[in-house]
Amino acid sequence: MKIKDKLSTREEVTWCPGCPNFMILESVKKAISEMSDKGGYSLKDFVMTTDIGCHAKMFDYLNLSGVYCLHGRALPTAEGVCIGNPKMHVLAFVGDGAIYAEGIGHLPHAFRNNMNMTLVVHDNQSYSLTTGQSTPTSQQGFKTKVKPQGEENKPLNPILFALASGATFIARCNAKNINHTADVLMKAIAHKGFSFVEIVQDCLIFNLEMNNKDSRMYEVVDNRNLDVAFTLAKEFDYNSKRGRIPLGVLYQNRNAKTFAQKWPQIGKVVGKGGFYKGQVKGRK
Ligand SMILES: Cc1ncc(C[n+]2csc(CCOP(=O)(O)OP(=O)(O)O)c2C)c(N)n1
Ligand code: SF4
Repeated sequence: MKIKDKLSTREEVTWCPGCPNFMILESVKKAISEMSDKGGYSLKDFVMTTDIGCHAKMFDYLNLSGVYCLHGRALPTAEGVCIGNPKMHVLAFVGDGAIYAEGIGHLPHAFRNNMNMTLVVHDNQSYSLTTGQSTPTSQQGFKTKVKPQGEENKPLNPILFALASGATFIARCNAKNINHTADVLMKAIAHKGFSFVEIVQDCLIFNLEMNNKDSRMYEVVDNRNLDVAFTLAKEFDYNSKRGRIPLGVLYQNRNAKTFAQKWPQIGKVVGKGGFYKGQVKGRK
């Protein structure tokens, strides 16, 4: 059986027909299977955490071990997995509501900690599972049932937020471009430290006004210059209906210490199989 087929499950798919979440799932399968084919990884090296939302159904459709977490808590759970078994590569799948609202307290510290894991944000600028309330990346004026007069706040720019928090790998993808997204995901997984992948995703039911930004998107050459990164980050403010939207590796710092390098004593108390010695003792 091909590795990509092994990553599939038989669960009934309940995403709306045509939802770009299908394409994100395909990109993830492509990235993992290519890395397992020739990148020196095996399927057992990967583990996932998912949040709650439409995006989180990845848990049902992607055949990896993992934890289906509380809303806003896929990131700290992933960090726990990283500490518990540093040999695994954790993929955390979150929505823009989950990570930029409920779970935002964890985000700047994850950027600073620089653990070896990948955060994948399915950013549809809407709380879609709960029928389309506005999230921190929704555009001003977005009218919803709970805000009939429209969203008043300006959107958060997650790329600027990541840069300001010291992130070491920041990328943006278009959910509809499977090959490019898979390519960026492979670079994110190979990065030594915390990799942040913002995926621009249409929702076919809610916040239609922000869909179809494809013609504004362009791919950048992988960038390692911080000043250039800030310029790229400012090109799209998640509000405007015009202007260009850069995709690709917007910033990478290959020289920053990872969490494991900053805290080598943690590795020493992790025994075989990845459990803390104390925990293993406690089970006897
Ligand atoms: C602490 C908490 N707050 C709110 C909810 C209700 N809730 C469940 S899913 C969801 C929306 C998820 O939106 P998002 O994270 O943007 O993901 P999407 O559905 O758009 O993929 C909300 C508000 C919850 N389960 N737990
Ligand atoms: S509501 Fe939107 S995000 Fe959720 S499955 Fe349907 S199209 Fe996809």
